[in-house]
Amino acid sequence: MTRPLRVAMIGYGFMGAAHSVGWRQAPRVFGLPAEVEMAVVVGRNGNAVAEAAKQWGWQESATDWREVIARDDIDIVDIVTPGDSHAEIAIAALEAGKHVIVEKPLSNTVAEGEAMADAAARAAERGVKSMVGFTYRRVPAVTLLRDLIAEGKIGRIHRVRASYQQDWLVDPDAPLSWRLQKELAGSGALGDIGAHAIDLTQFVTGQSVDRVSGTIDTIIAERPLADGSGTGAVTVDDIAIFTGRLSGGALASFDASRFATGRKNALSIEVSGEFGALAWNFEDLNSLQYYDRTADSRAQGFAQVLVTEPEHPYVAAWWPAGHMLGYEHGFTHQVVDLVTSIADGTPLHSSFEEGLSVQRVLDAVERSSAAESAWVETRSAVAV
Ligand code: SOE
Repeated sequence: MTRPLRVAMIGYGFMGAAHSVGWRQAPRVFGLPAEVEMAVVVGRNGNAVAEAAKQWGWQESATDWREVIARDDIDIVDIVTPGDSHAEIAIAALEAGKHVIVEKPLSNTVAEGEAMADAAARAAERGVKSMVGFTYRRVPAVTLLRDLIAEGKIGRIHRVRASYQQDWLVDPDAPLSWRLQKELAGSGALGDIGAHAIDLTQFVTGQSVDRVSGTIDTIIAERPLADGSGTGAVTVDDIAIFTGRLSGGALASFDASRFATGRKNALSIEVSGEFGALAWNFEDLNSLQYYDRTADSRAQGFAQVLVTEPEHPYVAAWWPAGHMLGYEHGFTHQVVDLVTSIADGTPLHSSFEEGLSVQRVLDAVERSSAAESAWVETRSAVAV
């Protein structure tokens, strides 16, 4: 590329901070095929977004995203706003010829996701790239998990268990936030963290979740407003538990909750196959657990693979073996892959189509729960 790729980030909350770290680290740690400039961060509150620009190293701040995506000196639009604005901003940016990365989940509804995927396909014909920020795919151990399954290490997949547990809402005094309002977030634990469990399952197995049966529930339905002026209704789920049938025939179990007391950000997946099993959990994110059924029966057991060798995905650019990576490195790796794809024209995941496939699963779980199709009375109501 002749001139630097200039980035506009729309939004500046928790994900805005994480993305900013990625934009700042990637060019300094990886030899990117194009330079990157953190041109402008956009937010509705002029003073607050100016502070964010200063804190995270953006050249400018602005309050009108439409004006920013119309600028000729902007090449990439990074959307880290709540889900209710993903579709409008992403479609406008794609139609303006900008490359787009949008935080997960892709959208708040399947219809919005379909419109976004259509816009992305049209833009791709003009060489415009787009992706959804499922960053856990880019933890080296998760990419390695996917690679080992693709190479047949565990053979035919029989069962998957994917779970994402947090507990930041167990306190009834935790205030109402945008993540608890359906019109802003689209859903609760199901879409915010369940989307990661679904995407991880589809990514590492290479299979789709074709059918689901499940239940979502709201545990605390009323919460104090942040400004102390009263209370407001929680209009999303606090917990989602469901089963899935994968396109390869295996059954998968999923649970996503913000009421898993004591679990702070516990994302985990285990894939069990005919020749062995692979397991990963975010609380030990640099390790992969591998069970090899083809090994000497006297020496079988879950082996801990420390995914910090230079031959492991992304690791060579970082530190010597054994020096660990963290949560923010997935955001750096997604910048590396996006910039490389823009500069070299290489394929890029996860696409808006992949994001739409997750949206379809989320929608199906909500429909299954509403239909109460999962429940069969056991008549085992003995006094216990
Ligand atoms: C909040 O639940 C959250 O920030 C999610 O929105 C992110 O996707 C997850 O990575 C961490 O938790």
